[in-house]
Amino acid sequence: MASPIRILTAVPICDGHDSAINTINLEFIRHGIEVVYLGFHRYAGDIVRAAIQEDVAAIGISSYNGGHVEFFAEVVRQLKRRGASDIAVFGGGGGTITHDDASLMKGKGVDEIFFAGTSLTDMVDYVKKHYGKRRKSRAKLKPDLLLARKLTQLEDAAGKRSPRAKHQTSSIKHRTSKVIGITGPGGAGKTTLIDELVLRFLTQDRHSRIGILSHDPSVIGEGALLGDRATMINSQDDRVFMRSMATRGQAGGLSPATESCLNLLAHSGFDYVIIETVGTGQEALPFRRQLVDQTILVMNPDYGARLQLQKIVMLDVADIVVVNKTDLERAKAALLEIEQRLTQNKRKQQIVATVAKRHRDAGVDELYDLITQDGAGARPPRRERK
Ligand code: B12
Repeated sequence: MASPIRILTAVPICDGHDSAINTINLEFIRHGIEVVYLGFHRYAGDIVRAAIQEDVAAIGISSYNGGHVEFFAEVVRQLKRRGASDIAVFGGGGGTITHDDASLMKGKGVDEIFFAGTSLTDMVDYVKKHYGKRRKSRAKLKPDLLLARKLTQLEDAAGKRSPRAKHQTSSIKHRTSKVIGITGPGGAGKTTLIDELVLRFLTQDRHSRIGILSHDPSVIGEGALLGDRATMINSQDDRVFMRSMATRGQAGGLSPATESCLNLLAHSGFDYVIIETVGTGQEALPFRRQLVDQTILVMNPDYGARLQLQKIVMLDVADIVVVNKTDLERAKAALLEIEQRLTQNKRKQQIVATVAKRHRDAGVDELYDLITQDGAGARPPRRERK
């Protein structure tokens, strides 16, 4: 089966007009395209870094702030400077980009500009026609470009069930990063929590590098909206390598290529690798034995009646249970009920109360300490802090 086309979309800095791109994203995924959505108010550098890490074929920019000529050109310039000029740039911005501007932009390396009145079908057809071919390998690959391209090859191989994918799964034991698995139901705040943890990793140890494998579900027809980056602010950093993966038909919260991609990342010099599953259900056990070094279940206090807790199987195996959104009314009762549920397991499971959306949240600090002070995993000795 051919791998889906991957593109990245974003809205530039000082621009909150996201309704056009939200509609266009949905049309793309309905037609089998995987869209990594970076969100609005994004710097050119963040867009280019994300496009390289995600190994997309093209960047689609929706721009209404009036700065399109300079902004699109800056994206093209940075792609070239970082050795990724094979990533195409296209976009639109109905009432603001004129035909004269579009000619200027094309002269500066932009592929195509779509004007007011263009149908969604025309845009989908354009993407399929121009960005559907697998690109040749780049001549001189910088480390992030190389890693990103290898991850694509592993995803492609897993889709075709080729021996290459199996070969890559053999080395779980010798990895050099500590691997943290984060799971939980949709809407519990996993992505926001990860972004806050990343902030702590980056500020507490000025040398650490973090890898993130983030999963979102594929929809029927194989497209996917890979939207976790849109929630992430702190993770837009050169010391963070993030890859968004679609489940590509696999149930259970991960993708057919997760294991091989994880092993590659865990051998690539990152101090920590974080895997985030898709939002999971009661029966989910996404991390098989030894896939991760530490398992964190993130819950929302609004899980319903106490009886529901007996049905959540991850509560039996998680090393740490995070009850997020503890600013909600029901949080006190939830913490009590979950604590009692964990006591039945007679294991040394930790429970942490967080409000991840709040900066400098004491609960997230506690979780960070539990992760970094735990002896489990292949985490290298902490380097001297400056
Ligand atoms: C809706 C809208 C809003 C909404 C935005 C809601 C949202 N979340 O997006 C609201 C009311 C919040 C808003 C606010 C503002 N807006 Co306003 N807004 C518009 C409006 C009316 C429509 C834009 C739109 O979404 N069109 C729908 C899309 C689907 O159609 P389209 O734009 O024609 O795009 C076509 C193609 O270009 C293509 N396309 C677009 N993007 C992309 C991307 C890709 C990848 C591809 C392939 C194709 C593509 O798709 C469409 C195909 O038909 C425009 C006026 C206009 N006619 O453009 C003003 C406009 C963009 N806004 C404007 C302004 C000034 C503002 C404010 C600054 C007003 C203020 N003083 O507060 C704020 C800024 C908000 C912010 N945070 O950035 C100005 C911008 C002027 C400029 N840049 O010089 C405009 C042009 C209105 C005007 N004539 O003055 N706005």
